[in-house]
Amino acid sequence: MGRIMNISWKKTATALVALGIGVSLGASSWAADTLQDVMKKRGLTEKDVLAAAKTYTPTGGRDEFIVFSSGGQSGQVIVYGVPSMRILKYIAVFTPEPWQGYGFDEESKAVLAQGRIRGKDINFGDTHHPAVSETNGEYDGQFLFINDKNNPRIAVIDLHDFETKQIVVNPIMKSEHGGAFVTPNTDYVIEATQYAGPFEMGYVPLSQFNDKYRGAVTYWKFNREKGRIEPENSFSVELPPYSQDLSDFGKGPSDGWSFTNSFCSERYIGGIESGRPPFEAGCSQKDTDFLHVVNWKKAEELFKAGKAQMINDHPVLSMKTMVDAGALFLVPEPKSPHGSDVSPDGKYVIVSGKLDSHTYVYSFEKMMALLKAKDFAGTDPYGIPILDLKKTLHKQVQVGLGPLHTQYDSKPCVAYTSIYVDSQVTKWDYCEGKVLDKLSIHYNIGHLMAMEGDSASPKGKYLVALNKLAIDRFNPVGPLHPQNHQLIDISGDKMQLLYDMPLPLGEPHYAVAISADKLKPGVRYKVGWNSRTDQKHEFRTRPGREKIEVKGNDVHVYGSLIRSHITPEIIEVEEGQNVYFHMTNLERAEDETHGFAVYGSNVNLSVEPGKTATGKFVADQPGVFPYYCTEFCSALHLEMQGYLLVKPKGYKETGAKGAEGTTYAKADYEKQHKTNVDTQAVIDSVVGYITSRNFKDFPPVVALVEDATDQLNFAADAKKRMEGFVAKEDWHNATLWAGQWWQYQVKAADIGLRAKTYLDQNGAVEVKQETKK
Ligand code: CUK
Ligand code: CUA
Repeated sequence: MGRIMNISWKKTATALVALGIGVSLGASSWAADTLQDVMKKRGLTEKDVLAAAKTYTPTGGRDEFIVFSSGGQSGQVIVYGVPSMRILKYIAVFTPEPWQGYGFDEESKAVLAQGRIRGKDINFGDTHHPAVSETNGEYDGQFLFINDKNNPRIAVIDLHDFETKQIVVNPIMKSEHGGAFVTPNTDYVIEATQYAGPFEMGYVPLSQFNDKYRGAVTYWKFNREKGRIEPENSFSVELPPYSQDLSDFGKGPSDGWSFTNSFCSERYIGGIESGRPPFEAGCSQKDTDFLHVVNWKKAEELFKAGKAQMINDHPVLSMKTMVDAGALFLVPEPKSPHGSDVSPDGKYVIVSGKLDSHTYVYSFEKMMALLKAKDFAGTDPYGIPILDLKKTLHKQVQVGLGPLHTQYDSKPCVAYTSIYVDSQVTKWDYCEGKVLDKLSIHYNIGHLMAMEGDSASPKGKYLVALNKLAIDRFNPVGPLHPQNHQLIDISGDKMQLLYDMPLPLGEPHYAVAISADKLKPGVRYKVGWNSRTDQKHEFRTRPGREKIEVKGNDVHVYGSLIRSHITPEIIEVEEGQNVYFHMTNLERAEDETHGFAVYGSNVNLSVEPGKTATGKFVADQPGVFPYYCTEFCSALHLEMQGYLLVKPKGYKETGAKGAEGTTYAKADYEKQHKTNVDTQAVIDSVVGYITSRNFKDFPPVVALVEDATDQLNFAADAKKRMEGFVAKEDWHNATLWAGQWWQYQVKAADIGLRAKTYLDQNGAVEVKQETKK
C-alpha cells in the first residue's frame, strides 16, 4: 500500500507542479543558530526575548482575543488578534473598499446609500467607538456597532460574516461623539452629540446659540432577531448645548441609566478671526463641566406614552419633560473632562479631567440618594438639577497629567487610565483610591483597551495602548506616521510592555477586545445569498441554470463562478443597454472566493462561496470589454475570463463567423483521454488513502471531501458530454470536453492532496477499510 502510494504521489506531484500547484515534499531546514546567537546578532535582551515569547504565534496558531479597532478616518474597522497583534481584516463600513467589493456591487451600494446626508453620498467616516453586542453585560460576539463623528451615523456589522448590514443617520445631530455603546442586553445603542447645532436642517445664527442650538442623546432601538436598528422605535433626549462627549450605559445597580460627559458647559462660540479668544480658551474657563445622567428606561416610557415631539420625523423628549419626570440631572466633573466609564459592577462611573491630574470616581448610590432626597446644589440655565460634586464622589485620585479613559481589570477594584500629557498608563485601585503602578507609553496615549475591559466581567491579561503619536518608533515613511498600538502584559503586579504594532489606517480612537472563542463566523453562505439583506438573492442562479434575460433596456445576466470558469463567457448587448451581472459563487469550499471585474468600469465584485453579488455596467459606448476573476483562485484562474461585447446601435452582422486558433483531431483526443485515465488512477489512490484513515473525525477534511466530490461530479458530467461528441466522431469538441474533464480531475486531486496533508499533520490513524463504493 505504502509503496503504491509513493509512486502515485510522485505522479500526482508531477502533474500538479506542471499546473503550478505547489506541492511541498521536504521539510524546511533551519539555520543552525542557537537562541544565544540570535540574541547576540540582533542585540536582544532576555526581557525582549521573554516579551517575544509572549506574543509570538507559530504558523497555524490562533489568538486568544480578537480586537475590533476603530479605523478612524478610513471609515473602516480593523480586526486584529491579541497577543500576536496580527491584522486579520479591515471591515468596510462607511467607506468604499474595493477588495471586499464594498461600494462596487449593488448590494453594498444600497447599504452605503443609507448613510447619505442631505441627499449626498458620503465616502468616508470618522469612526471613533466600536461596541460589541452584550447579553447581561457580557460581550456575546453577535454584532458590532460603530459611530461616525463627522456625519452622525451608526453602523451595524453582523459578526456572523463580518459585513456591514445597516447605516442609520442621526436625524437631529450635526456632529456626534458619544457612541456607540450598548445597554447590557443591547436593547439600545447610544449616540451623543459633540458640537451643538440646531435640530432643524436650516440656518440658525450663532446669536441664538443658547436658545436654538442643542445637544442630545439618541437611543437607537436594536432588534436582535432582525439584526437591525429600528429607527421607528428609536428616540432622543434633548440636552443643553454643552458639547457632550462620551457616553456609557449603567449596568447592575445602575442599569436603566446612561452617563454622558461634556466639555464646554461655558457655551462658548469662538471667533478667533475677529479677535476673540479661540474655542480652546473659551471652553476651558470654568473649573468644572457637567456629567449628564439620564434615566433611559424612564425616557423610553415617556416616548412610548407619546410625550416626545416630532422633529425631522424623529421623536425628541424635551429637557423639561425629562426634568419633570426626574429622569435627567447633572453632576459637575473635572476641568475639560474626557471619558465616562462605568465600573464592571455598575456601582461607579469614572470621569477624567484632561486639564486636571485626577480621575473622579462617582458613586451611583450616592447620586440616587441625593436625587431621592431632592438634595440639589442648584439648577443650570435650562432648569436641570445639579448635584453637589463632593456629595456624589466616592474617590478622587491623582493619576497623572491629562488623564483620559479608564478600563477595568479582571482583578477587583483595579483600573487602568490613559494619561495623555505624561504619556503613561496608570494602574490604580478605584475602591481604595490609590495608584498601584505606572508605565511609560510611546507616545501620547488616547484610549486604552483591556480584554473585555468595559464589560461586566473583564478578562484582564492584556492591555493595548492606542497612542496618538508614533514619532521615532518605526522606520520613517514620510511626514504622515502610522499609529502605534502597544501591547502590555497586565497579568502580574507590574505592567510589562510587549509589542509595538504600527497601524497605517486612520486614527483609531477606541477598540474593544473579545475572547476569540465567543466568535463563531460562518465560512460560506447558502448558495444564492444576498449577504447585505441576509436573504435569498432575487437574481441567484444554480449550476446549469445560468441565463441572460433582456427586460426592456436592461440585460440581466444570471451568471455563476466556480473553479475555473465564469458562466456565461460571451455576452453581447447593444449600445445604450444596462447590463446587470448577477454573479453567484457556486463553490462550497472554504476560502474559494472569486472576484469579478469588467474593463472600463467600476464593476468589481468579491463573491465569497455561496454569495450572489450584482455589478451594474452601463453600456453607453460600443466596444469590447473583457471581464475576469480577480482572485487567484485556482491553477486555471487566468482562464476565468469572458467578453462583454457592446454592439453599436443598428449594427449589422457582416462577413464570416470568426474562427478559433486551434482545431483538434482524433489523435489529440486520444492523447488527452489517456492523460485523464492516468489522472483518475492517481485520484483513486488519493481517495483510497483518505478513506483508509479516520477522516470523518476531522471536520475540515470532511468539507474538503465534499468539495472534491463536487468536482468529481462535474468531471463525470464533462466526460458524458465528451462521450456524446465521440459518438458523433466530432474530435474537436470531444478533445475540448476531455480537457474540461481533466480540469475537474486536477481540482479534485488538488483538494485531495490538501486533505491528505491535513490528515498527516493532525495525527489521523488507519482504520479498517470500509467497503469501497
Ligand atoms: S475619543 Cu479619541 S482619545 Cu473620540 Cu473616544 Cu478619547
Ligand atoms: Cu476564480 Cu480566479
